[in-house]
Amino acid sequence: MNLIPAQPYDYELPSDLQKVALLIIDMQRDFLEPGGFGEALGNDVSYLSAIIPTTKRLLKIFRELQLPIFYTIEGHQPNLSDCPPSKLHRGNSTLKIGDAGPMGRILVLGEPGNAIIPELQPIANETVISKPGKGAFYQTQLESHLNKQGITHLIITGVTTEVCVQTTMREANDRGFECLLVEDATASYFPQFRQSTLEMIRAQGGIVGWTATTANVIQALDGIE
Ligand code: C5J
Repeated sequence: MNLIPAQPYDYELPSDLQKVALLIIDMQRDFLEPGGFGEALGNDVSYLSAIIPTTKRLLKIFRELQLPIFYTIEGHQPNLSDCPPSKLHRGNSTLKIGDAGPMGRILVLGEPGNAIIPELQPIANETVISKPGKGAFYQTQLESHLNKQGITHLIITGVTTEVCVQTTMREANDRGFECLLVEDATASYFPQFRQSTLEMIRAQGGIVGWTATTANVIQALDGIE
């Protein structure tokens, strides 16, 4: 049995590791770099880059083992037809979704600022899912991709912990996926929200799933013959 030391208890990997996917959520310039959506909402974006090295280490082992890798991007069509007015008008920032910012139009698909950061660029055979909402299952093909590939286990990373990451993990948990959130490969503009989310997820016997460190995930995968 292959186990990842995790909280609230060890996470069991399936014997067929092709059923385990790495899911990297919204590691986009819009959230991590100054001038994007995250900063437009009034956030200090410097908190998020701390997880680039850990996410890179996870990518490396998944690539070495040739395991499935998925990325998500939060973004909208250029005509904003997939952006509900409630999202468009929420908040009182001067730069709104669709407005021109220093990295192109804010949170619009295809704009430079909407891209995944250079350090984590996807390569061939890795799947990028663009999503209009916070959850990666809402109005996307993610579930059908996962089901078609027989994926049952998700190792989840990305930003922000309490918004897109938590929403996606809850959606995945309700759909029957065994989810593990990597503690030091997820970040928030609010460190206390990241900590609370980790605790919420693993409370009540892992009501939403498990959490574990990058080191423990890598060590477990590395040790499998
Ligand atoms: C937010 C996200 N925070 N990726 N999006 O609006 O968490």
